[in-house]
Amino acid sequence: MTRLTADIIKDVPSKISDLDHELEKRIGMNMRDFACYAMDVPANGIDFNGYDVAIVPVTSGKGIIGGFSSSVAAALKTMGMRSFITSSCDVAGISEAFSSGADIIFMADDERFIALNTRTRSFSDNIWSTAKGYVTALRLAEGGLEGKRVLVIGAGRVGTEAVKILRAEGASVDVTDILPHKAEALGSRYDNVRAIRDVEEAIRNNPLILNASPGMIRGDLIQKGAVISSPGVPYAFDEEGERRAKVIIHDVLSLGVAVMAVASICLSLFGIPADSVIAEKGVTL
Ligand code: 2YH
Repeated sequence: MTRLTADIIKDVPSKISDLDHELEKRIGMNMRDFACYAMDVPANGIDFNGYDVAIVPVTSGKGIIGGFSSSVAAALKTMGMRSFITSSCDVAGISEAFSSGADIIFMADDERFIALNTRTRSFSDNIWSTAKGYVTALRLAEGGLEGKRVLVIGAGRVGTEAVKILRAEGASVDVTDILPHKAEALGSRYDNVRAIRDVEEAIRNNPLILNASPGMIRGDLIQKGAVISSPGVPYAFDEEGERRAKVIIHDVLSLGVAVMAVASICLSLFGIPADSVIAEKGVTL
């Protein structure tokens, strides 16, 4: 899994309103409404302003990423949520968040990035939320995925979740990875999923792409009019690819955070049974 760096996220706070407008232009919804749509909940059903959200910087593993907590805060602000970064890190930060009455606590180490809802004891996860957000964006940009074939580049954690969500949307999936056994494992586990060895050929053949890999994608391989949803970091496209694609949906953090926020709330608010959420929505009690 790609670890974010200070350089990759340095523009998130200053570009967040551009992203909000860009989303509106490309898929007809701002970030908050989009996250609600992705989670199948009405945008006016959540009082975003009624939640106090804490972001706890975490020092474990490779440590704090400069600008990470403030980028999460910027994404939450765009959704109309109040948030604060705890002055302490780690366990002291969690205790600060609880004692300040935080309703949701965002925190990430090198493995997991979660939003823990203290009211309901439920939490949402960044990997699943990112996959859900980018599959939903692809569906909106394409006007439906049912019966269509989608190429997933990258069979890591986001790619794997994307494959599962795409199947649930009725799409067939071609999946490819620089480590072929990872794509093959998905191909043999799921019907409607084909592992493809030749990534260049796969890109040439597929006008619908979900890119969840950290590699560059050569523009001359991309079909004219391709619809691409790309959570992969860093940004994977050259000018030729941008010219050929009809749409490339990409950001480095905010879409995933937006879906995480709604996912962490919607369990309690909309009474979604825990079992179905675990199975279908990836949010656990
Ligand atoms: O970037 C990451 C991990 N790759 C998990 C992301 C899941 N998609 N973690 C961020 C680490 C943040 C750091 N501990 C901080 O600044 O608090």
